[in-house]
Parts: sequence; C-alpha cells; structure tokens
Amino acid sequence: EPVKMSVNERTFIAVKPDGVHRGLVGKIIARFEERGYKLVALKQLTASKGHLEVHYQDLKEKPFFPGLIDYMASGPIVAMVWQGLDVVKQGRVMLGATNPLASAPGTIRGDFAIQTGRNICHGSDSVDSANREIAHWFKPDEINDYASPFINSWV
Ligand code: FUP
Repeated sequence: EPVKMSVNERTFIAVKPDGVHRGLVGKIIARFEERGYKLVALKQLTASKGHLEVHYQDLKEKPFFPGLIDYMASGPIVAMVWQGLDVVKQGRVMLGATNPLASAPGTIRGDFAIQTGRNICHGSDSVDSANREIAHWFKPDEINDYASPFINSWV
C-alpha cells in the first residue's frame, strides 16, 4: 500500500517577537526554503491581544496564557504560510520540541532557544489547526501559490 502523502499541504509558521528582535527571520526562512518548501504567504505585523487570544484559544485555561499573550503582543511577528509535502508534521520537526530540554540541536528551537516562553517560532500542530490558523492570519488573496519547476522535479 502506498505511503499516504500530502503534496500540497500548507502550514502556518510564525517568527515570534523574540525571533524578530534577535534577527533570526532570515535564518528561519532559509531553513524552510532549503528543505524544499514553497513560501506562499508572508507578512510582518504586531498582533492585537484579541487576535492572539483567538489564535491560542485552546490554551486559554493554562496558567501561562496571560504571559503568552503579552509576549506575543510585545512586538512584530513574521507570519508565513509554507506549502509542500507533509509540511505540517515536517514543520513541527524543524521547529523542535516545545520543552527546550527536549528540542534537539539542529532544530530551530534547539539551536536558538532555551526558554519555553521565549521559543522563537510557532508552527501548526495538525492539518485542522493549520487550516484554522491560516484563515485567522491571512485573507485568501494574501496567499499566492505559483509553479515551481525546481520543487516539482527535484524535491
Ligand atoms: P507549541 O505547539 O510547541 O508552540 O506548544 P503549545 O501549543 O503547547 O504552547 C504554545 C506556546 O505557549 C509555546 F510556544 C510557549 C507557551 N508555553 C509556555 O509558555 N509554557 C508552557 O508550559 C507551555 C507553553
């Protein structure tokens, strides 16, 4: 039986305010480009607390929720949609574990972060979350797919 693959899957990836302040945007984008993913949406914005409370709605009962919202609203975020084969799961692997002691060197968090509450980047944790998050952060006309012969033939 063939392995189930999702070729044109999309995920929501964001560089959080600490990642933007630390000048890590280019390095994070480069990792996704080099891996073979296609950037189909990108913008920088400072998100309102209301917008972030909806984004993190599943965590609203957690003790760290108010601090998380303050941190995420404290400066600009670079919001992106990346597209390609199994990009939701692969994006999570590339980000690394939420717990810094479990995030392996070679991952974004494993290379650049030591605190759970200052962990540089966000990535959707399932296809359903990705669809919800992409619709929450982007209007349909802000997402632009395009033919990439390089990606289609070699990656
Ligand atoms: P992740 O999907 O890896 O971003 O992790 P979660 O959705 O569980 O958590 C979302 C964000 O909440 C994390 F990126 C950082 C923050 N957080 C804390 O500050 N403390 C915790 O114990 C867990 C998460």
